Amino acid sequence: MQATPLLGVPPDAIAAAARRVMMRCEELARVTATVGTVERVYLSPEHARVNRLAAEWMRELGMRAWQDAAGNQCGRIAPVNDLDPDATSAPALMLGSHLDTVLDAGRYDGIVGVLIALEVVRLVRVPTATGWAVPFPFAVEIMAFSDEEGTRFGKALLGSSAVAGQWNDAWWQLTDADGVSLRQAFLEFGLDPSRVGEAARRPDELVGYLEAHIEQGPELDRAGEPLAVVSSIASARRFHLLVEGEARHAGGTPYDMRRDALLGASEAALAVERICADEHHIVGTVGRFDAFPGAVNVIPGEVRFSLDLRGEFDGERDRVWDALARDFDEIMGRRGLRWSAREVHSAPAVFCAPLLQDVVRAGIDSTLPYRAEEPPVIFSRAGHDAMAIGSVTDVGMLFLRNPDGISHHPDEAVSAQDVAHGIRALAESVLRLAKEPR
Ligand code: HGY
Ligand code: MN
Ligand code: MN
Repeated sequence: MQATPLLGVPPDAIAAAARRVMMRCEELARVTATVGTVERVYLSPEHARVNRLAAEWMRELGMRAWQDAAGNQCGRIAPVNDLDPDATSAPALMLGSHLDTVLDAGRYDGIVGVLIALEVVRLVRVPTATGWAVPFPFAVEIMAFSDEEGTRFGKALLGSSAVAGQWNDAWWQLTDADGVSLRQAFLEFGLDPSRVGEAARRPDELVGYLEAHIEQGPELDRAGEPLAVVSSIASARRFHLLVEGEARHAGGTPYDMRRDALLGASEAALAVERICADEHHIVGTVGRFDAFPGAVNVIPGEVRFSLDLRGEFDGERDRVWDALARDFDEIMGRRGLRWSAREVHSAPAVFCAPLLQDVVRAGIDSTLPYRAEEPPVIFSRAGHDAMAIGSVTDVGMLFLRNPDGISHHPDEAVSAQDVAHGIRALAESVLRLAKEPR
């Protein structure tokens, strides 16, 4: 499919931008709580440091930069025709992704989307008498969201939920592994919990949200494709489950007296795999599994484990959860155990807006003219900030090939060449959106 490129920059400018992105990914990876791995969680000193770096890079481009009331790092550049000197009147196209990470993370999940957004602004901005602006009928904002993963407090999308005006005061009681509450962490970070609502954006302030992200799966790598349009983002539910049996002596207790919580929870984890594997577009993962008291010579009396359940459609996902619950009832009943579940996160499936899918598709076509057919369209099994932002404005996503699909792992990768393709494709998408009648 041929689409005439709108971005008039030479290939070496794009290559230089890609090199800068790769270099900055390394720089950000060095801002970590645990040397030797990448670990950057919400409201941590590392979060504050990368926000300062992102703010510096935003200001270098002539953007106004600020940290919002939820700790997201924001930047804004006005449109050339905006008469408001403070450039706050025009609605904005929001670009970006997140700078927080999982534990022992890779270098690109979220990060590369924020850095690609910065390069797009660098490529499209134009000089004006008072500085820099964008030649569009809208402003452009970049969001470096602060907590997409939910690593510290278990609830994902905290930063983008605040921007979407979806903050839930019940979250203040969430605690981290050290028992620090979200409220206390806010205060220690220098934020005022009572003002978190000020991070919320209104629909009339936004034109839409476009996010570039690595695929975090193998589809593009297997297809030999560098880029894809995202059609929708999986709906997710996360649970903390508790299985209770009876701790007893590992030697003196015969099997007919045992109520071994670990064996019950293990059967439950295998049931997750068995039931989800039979379902179309449903994935369930047990990521954390802790047995108590955890002594080698004591039968585990208690097991706490996590369940991350996702689906293309909310109804399918919920039906599978009901099937799992029935299975858990049978397993625990047969073993004389009790089980309970606490839901700690839930996000509905989000469908990318047709117009934003179209501009992303055209952006890919103008970047990869040699492609004969339509660019790949992928349903994202990974969650993204776009899920939260989708409740306040239209969202679109561009996926970059992630060799082998490995992610949430130090071996997570993306090539500089594919980053260059992603920069050009996102810039072309933005230029096309600017030409859309408003
Ligand atoms: O878990 C996810 O899907 C995302 O990477 N936070
Ligand atoms: Mn991510
Ligand atoms: Mn992630």
